[in-house]
Amino acid sequence: MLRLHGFASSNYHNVVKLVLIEKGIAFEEVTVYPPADEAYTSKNPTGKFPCLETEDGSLLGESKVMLNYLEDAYPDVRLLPEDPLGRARVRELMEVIDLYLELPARTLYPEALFGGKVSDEVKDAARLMLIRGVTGLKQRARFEPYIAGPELSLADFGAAIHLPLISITSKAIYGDDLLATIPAVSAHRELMNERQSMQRVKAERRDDVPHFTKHFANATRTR
Ligand SMILES: N[C@@H](CCC(=O)N[C@@H](CS)C(=O)NCC(=O)O)C(=O)O
Repeated sequence: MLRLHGFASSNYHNVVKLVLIEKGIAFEEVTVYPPADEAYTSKNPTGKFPCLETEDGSLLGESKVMLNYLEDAYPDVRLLPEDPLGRARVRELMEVIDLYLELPARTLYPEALFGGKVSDEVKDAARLMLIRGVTGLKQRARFEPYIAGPELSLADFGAAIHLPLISITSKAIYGDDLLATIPAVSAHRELMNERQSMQRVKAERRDDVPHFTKHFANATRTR
């Protein structure tokens, strides 16, 4: 059986988990929290969460690599179009969301989510990147009703998990939600929230938050 190593309040973990559920793949979650210890970096050398263990015990890092692997290895439920350009469009959206929205927002999480402080320099740099991401999404996302067109795709799961976090972070740091300039984002959020997979992932995230928070507080104290 496949094993997903990571934790249920992690956004990248949850994107992979959603795709496992949607494809009906049997998997086990192995809960492990950051910071990565030696046991974890022996599985995923970057120390990033999650890590996917395949049926033959091979280990994969990087969530988008995992999604593409799942699509190749378990094609019964298809989450990428058949044609090369359609596949590229889905992957382009996934990159825009990760590189120009989630990654810059991540530099703001210490203040937006964890009660810390980030400098004005970091906030200004993140804002410039977030604006690139919003512009990319505005021009490339189709919302017909799914993000890449009429068919559900891998990119919908990254959007469903990451975009709400980016809205919360943007409001907390800049006082306005940069994603609000794309009105279709909220309809897409509602559409995705109707899925059973999303409801399960959100419920399990809620249950994990106190454990993650406790672990995070202890890890920060002993650093
Ligand atoms: N590019 C990585 C990003 C994963 C990532 O940033 N995961 C966070 C948890 S949501 C993490 O590992 N945080 C701990 C750390 O950075 O040390 C992926 O797509 O898997």
